[in-house]
Amino acid sequence: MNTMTEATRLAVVGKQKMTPSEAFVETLVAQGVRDVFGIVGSAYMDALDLFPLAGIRFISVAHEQGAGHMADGYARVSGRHGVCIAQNGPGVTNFVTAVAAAYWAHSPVVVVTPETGSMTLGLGGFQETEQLPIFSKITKFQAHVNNRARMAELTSRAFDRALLEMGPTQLNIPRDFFYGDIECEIPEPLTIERGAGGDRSLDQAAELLAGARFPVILCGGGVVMADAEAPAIRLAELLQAPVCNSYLHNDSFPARHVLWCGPLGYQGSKAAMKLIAKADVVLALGTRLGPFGTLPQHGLEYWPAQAKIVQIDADPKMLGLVKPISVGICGDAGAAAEALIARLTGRSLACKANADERLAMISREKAAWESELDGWTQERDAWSLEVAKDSSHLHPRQMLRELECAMPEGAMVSTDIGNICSVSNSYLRFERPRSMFAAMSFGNCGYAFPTIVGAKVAAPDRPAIAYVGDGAWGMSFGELQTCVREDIPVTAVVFNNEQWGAEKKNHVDFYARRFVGVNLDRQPSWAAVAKAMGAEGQRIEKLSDVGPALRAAAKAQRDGKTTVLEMMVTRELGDPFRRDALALPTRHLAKYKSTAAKS
Ligand SMILES: Cc1ncc(C[n+]2csc(CCOP(=O)(O)OP(=O)(O)O)c2C)c(N)n1
Ligand SMILES: [Mg+2]
Repeated sequence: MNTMTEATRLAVVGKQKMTPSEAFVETLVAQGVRDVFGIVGSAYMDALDLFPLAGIRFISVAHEQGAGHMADGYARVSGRHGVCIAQNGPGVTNFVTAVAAAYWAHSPVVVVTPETGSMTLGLGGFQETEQLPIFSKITKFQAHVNNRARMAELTSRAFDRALLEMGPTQLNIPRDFFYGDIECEIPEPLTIERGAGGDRSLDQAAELLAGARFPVILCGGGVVMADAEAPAIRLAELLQAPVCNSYLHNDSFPARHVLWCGPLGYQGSKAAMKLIAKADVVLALGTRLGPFGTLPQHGLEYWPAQAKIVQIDADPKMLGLVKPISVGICGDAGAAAEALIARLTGRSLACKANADERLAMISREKAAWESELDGWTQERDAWSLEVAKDSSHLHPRQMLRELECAMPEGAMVSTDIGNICSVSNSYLRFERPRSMFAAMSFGNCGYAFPTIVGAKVAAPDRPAIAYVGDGAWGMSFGELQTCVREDIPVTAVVFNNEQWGAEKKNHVDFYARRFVGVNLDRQPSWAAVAKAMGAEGQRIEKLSDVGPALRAAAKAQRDGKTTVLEMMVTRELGDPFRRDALALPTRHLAKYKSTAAKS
């Protein structure tokens, strides 16, 4: 437990003598760091020794990948830095997948990577590898402490840049540089305010929006990161514009709002897709318009190719990168929305003429989608009907609907990358930002569970729930040890369909059911494993048990207990994830002819 008061957490002021370890830790204090995730290692032990007195909690995890994801979840829910640290060499290389995931989630994670000692570098000693090239493509900035006297300066810069550039940064420290005497000052954190964007482009955007007869707003992660929900709502109301969430940012606009239509993209909302298809102007607010997020879905080619696109993003490199745009605004989503509201208020707006009609259309399309979801209790493709026929297990969709209905208020939900997790996109709605933590574009199995553990550390009063396929659970359940050991109570909902379902779907659709490596036979009972590890475990086989079990598990979090709900589901499979990227097999060699697609 952290018993430090704010006053004792102030970093030392003024230039003075200290060790580099002290400079490092004091810079963490100056940057407001309260929690660091990692596995202990001799490389940084001299600094670690100071953490308790500095008021920094060291959260000891099961695997460094878990620490990286926890730092990511922590950053995504708090908007502050997530920090992780590991032993040089193998501890550090274990971070790689998590850092790549944080990169695509735009999370300000600071990855501290002590490296082999400077006097043996290049000699192939113990736990040595070049640690900068490994992270060069998955970080926004890399600081290498090339002199112990620069410890505070470079540590501080790594933290500043993570927020400034909205992504992970690396702080690489030769392990001998923690020792010695230096004279330095601890830098103050640098706070750089983002503006609304250029006046001329904001004027052009306002002009387009004022003339739009059917404007649609697409709210992305930038709205969440900029805490811009309120101006996004006001702008939408001013325009009476339907609002869609960008893919996997279902928390970027409140679901209770009449203008909310739901998410685009894989397993998104048909209502959102049908409404955006009608747009003559799309305001892409805080979204990079990632290529995966607007792929056709439910047989709908919904992206309005003829519409004018106004794109607002804090990263200028994202403007016009994926989709052609009419106006690009480099700015903060909230400040830009405010600037547009100021320009549009009191103006005559073409969209007012048909506002009632548009509102009626939104409500009609939403009702139609809800009733379609209500009736869509199971998948209807031949494979799914076959495997569900004699099964007493739960239909995934029905189970996901039950979970949605039982979702506790204020819940944070992380989702993994399997088939059932992806289908859950249809059923995840949020009333507040910083609530949905999907494995974003990096799409790695094993993301959801450690990420929710980190989120819970940052927001201990909110219910924390991870949706995880059984395959991904096999990769990540080790972090149950962290939950139990470190008293971080969360809920894991594990979908036991005894398969790597998302990939199996490709075998079904493209490879004539020639299954290779997709069945997860002879798994342990995950509920029993949870119990053996000191958590609660429950096997759920009846639909009527789903809601009560989720509610009870959320309540158990308040008593400090982690629960694994093992959902026994059929082997049904929703739409494939990458229909766009697969092709039926062509074979030229006689030996493989039998696997060629029949024409
Ligand atoms: C680290 C990693 N390895 C492999 C993959 C490829 N992959 C994508 S989805 C998937 C299957 C997920 O299975 P499971 O977690 O059981 O969920 P299900 O699809 O069965 O719902 C795999 C193996 C990946 N995305 N990430
Ligand atoms: Mg599975």
